[in-house]
Amino acid sequence: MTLQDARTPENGAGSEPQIGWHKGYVSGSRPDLRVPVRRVHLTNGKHVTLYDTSGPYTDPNIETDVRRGLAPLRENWVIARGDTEEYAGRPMRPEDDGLKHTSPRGGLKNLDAVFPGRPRQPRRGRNGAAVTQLAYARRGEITAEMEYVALRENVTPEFVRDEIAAGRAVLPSNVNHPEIEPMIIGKNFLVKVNANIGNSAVTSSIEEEVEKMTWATRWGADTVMDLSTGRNIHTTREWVLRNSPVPIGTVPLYQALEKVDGKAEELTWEIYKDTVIEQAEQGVDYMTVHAGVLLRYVPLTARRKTGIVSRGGSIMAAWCLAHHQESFLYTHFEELCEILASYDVTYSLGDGLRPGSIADANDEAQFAELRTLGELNTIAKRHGVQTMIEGPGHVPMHKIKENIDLQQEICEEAPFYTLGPLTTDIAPAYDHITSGIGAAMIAWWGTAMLCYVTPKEHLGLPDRDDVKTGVITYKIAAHAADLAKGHPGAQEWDDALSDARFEFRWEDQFNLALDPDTARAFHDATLPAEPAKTAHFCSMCGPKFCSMKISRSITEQFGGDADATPEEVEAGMLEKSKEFAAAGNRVYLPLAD
Ligand code: IRN
Ligand code: FE2
Repeated sequence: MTLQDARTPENGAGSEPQIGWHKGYVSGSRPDLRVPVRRVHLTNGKHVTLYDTSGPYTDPNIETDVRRGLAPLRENWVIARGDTEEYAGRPMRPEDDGLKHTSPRGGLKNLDAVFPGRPRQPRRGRNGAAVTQLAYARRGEITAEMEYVALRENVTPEFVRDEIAAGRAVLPSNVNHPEIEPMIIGKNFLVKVNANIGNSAVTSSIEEEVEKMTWATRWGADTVMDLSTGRNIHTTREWVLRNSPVPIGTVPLYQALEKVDGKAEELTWEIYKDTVIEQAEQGVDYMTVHAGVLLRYVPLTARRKTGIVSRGGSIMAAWCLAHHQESFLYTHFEELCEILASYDVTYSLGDGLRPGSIADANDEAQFAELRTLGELNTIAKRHGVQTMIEGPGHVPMHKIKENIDLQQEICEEAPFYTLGPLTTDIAPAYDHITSGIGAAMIAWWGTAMLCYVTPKEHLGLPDRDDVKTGVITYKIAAHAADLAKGHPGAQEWDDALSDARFEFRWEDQFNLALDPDTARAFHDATLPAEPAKTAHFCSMCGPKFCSMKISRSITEQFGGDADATPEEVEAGMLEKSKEFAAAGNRVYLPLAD
């Protein structure tokens, strides 16, 4: 797969419009404020408008080129606020790319891999000012970003501002990531989905990571986390950031660990801080910080069935034990807040002690850490840093609600961002499902963003198909929760699809589907002929044995009279039964053509 291929229609991220829908825009109060939507055209002349995360790649009128990056949509907004300044920035060093221990000749094999797009200087708040959406919201200001998400979510800009000011929602938008289409994460908005991508020392290239990002957003990922380790870590992130229409998250600790050759005990606050600044200058929108793993909590995990399963959590636990000191993330937390505030990087306070098995769910280690995250949330807010809180993990269904209730109470309703949770441990290879169940439940009760789990969880690195399966699974969980929460407008999509199904408008059914390609392919596998797409039956029941068709004829027979008596319905059924018998009682009839 080459970078060029990353935009071809075959992978869905291409610039060709998808059949049956086109990219539309909703205009705001200024000409440069245009919110993308997906307009599905129905064969009955109506259309349905859906939230769209796919970026300019699906707009045939916009020419995209991964070598140039996306247009810096927000740049003028950031500059116009007048509170940031450009500066020289931190020069990139070989070790930033994980190349510290390779011979000079073994460095970047392909120099072309260095991002060739427009040169740029990093920006930050002038004199260390907090240039965060939280700071603006508290001052009563409505930013262009807030107006943008208000249009996206169909609410007023004032509501967006108030939710951010209260700390109930975050709008991750680093001043150095002007390419994003702003989005909001909070329990009073649509439930969001994050997709993780990232190379490792052994597999995958820059091209593949960029392609996974566009692929994930094509299917509906609201944010993407780049969890790359190993080689080309800085350069991979640069390509991903410059081409991403959604906020990008990272775990800076992973790259810091690369810089000390994987030896956790050699980590220092200085190396960590340097890495955070490096990533903030590149434009990372939110960062997972495992600052709640305290020295005294580590022994609480000793008798667990699966100990510490968080990568970041185990790195920090190892550091604390090696030095027998409190975590540098905790002791330098205020300084970190000041850095994040000056770029508007959002905190995602990591759950380093999340349970990694059903047996360990809701234990003392997990909740002790959560209480510390509550403390840190208060400190972050004091510095004007937008903050969300990460959550588990592996939790059986009956223990899920306690998680969200406690988090909301302890963290003053800061957005909860959970990994699943997986509701059972018994199904490796199907953990998108074990976790999709928990994700739907916890989102219904108020979790604002769900971190997807792919079928490869616990087994290997997800490929393209796994990314798609993970995103689709989590879009189902998120939408199911939006419905249950009664989110305004959420049910319109379901109603449109049900109408299409009941009226046998097959093309509309496919085009409205979360995954039109698979829906169409499944249908065509048994009924490929063109007439079958308008036929009033599907292959499951056959032409004469379709419950939808029968009930439709009943509706027609009684002139659409919803007040048909049970006797009349019975008579209609009997009529159908006779028709069915007359046709030879065959459930499956050969296709006419
Ligand atoms: C989300 C909620 N809890 C954990 N996550 C995600 O897991 C987090 O956002 C990041 O993508 C990944 C971090 O894993 P470790 O380092 O905690 O294992
Ligand atoms: Fe797990």
